[in-house]
Amino acid sequence: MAVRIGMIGPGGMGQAHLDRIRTVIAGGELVGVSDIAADNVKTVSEKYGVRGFDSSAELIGSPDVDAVMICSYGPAHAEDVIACIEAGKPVFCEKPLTPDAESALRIMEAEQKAGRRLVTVGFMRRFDRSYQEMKAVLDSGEVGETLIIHNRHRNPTVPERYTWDMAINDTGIHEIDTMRWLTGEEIVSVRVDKPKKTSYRFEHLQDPLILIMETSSGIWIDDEIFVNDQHSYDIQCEAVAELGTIRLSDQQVIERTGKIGRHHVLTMDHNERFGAAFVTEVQQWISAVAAGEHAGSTSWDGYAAACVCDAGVRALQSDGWVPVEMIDKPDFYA
Ligand code: ISE
Repeated sequence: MAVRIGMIGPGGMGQAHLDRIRTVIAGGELVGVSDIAADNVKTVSEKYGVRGFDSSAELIGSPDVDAVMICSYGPAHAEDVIACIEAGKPVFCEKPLTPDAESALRIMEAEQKAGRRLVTVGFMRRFDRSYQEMKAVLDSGEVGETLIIHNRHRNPTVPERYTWDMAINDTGIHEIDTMRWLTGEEIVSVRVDKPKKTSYRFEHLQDPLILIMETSSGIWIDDEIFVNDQHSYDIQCEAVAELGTIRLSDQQVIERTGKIGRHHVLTMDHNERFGAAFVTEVQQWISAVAAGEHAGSTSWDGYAAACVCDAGVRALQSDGWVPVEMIDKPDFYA
């Protein structure tokens, strides 16, 4: 029997998941949606031919819903995730689990009280083949110790409602999680460098910026976050190790040759660039729910990333290094 899924906050990201669940992902079936925007509930429930719930609480409590996907705005996640835990329902929560560490801590407490891992955080890059190959080489020891990792995270544009802290807790959080996973280390301190700002978008943003992170063994990681580059969704990563470097190759799907020469065609958004990773991630989650198991990133990963984000947001407003404050990892997440 298919896992009956209720989705909270089916915006662009949520509907991309729903389209994949309907077409290429097996074992899941959408049964209902809820949203703080009533008109979106109407539009999406009609589009997918499913029930529109009046509230997230009603969706979570429904006996027709086996598992919940939360794709709403980050600050709205915590209460719904905790309600899912209290209802004993597995929940896939899009990143960020929460934009701040304090609410992620409350989620971990609720989950430990429930006594089983119910929360999966949507950190999709862990499922991307090129990052996985990079990790396999680093883990093999073939290139020695990792010393530095350079990242670039570029978006064509962001909307005006994108606030300056989102550069860290909505965009940079991808590298924060991926770097924890890639190195197997926690990030202990962060700094934000602020270069000249682009004139091509909103004055209220520090764009681009460079997030610098240091891991527990001293690996130095930089992340250029540039969310209005005007031309592409361009994700780059290069690890510099003692005996060699490894970098993601250009993520082109095709290469074009014409009057301007030969060039790679770059992706324009995360669904295009990480489409395959999203499929693998959600497929694993649905298969795990059907088997009564847990898959993917845990609340601990969501919490650890939120701790780094908290320090990063503080670093945005200061000039020096900011230490990352984090509790010890509970045995429950070992
Ligand atoms: C967005 O929420 C994402 O997850 C994208 O991957 C990222 O590139 C973008 O900056 C975020 O706002």
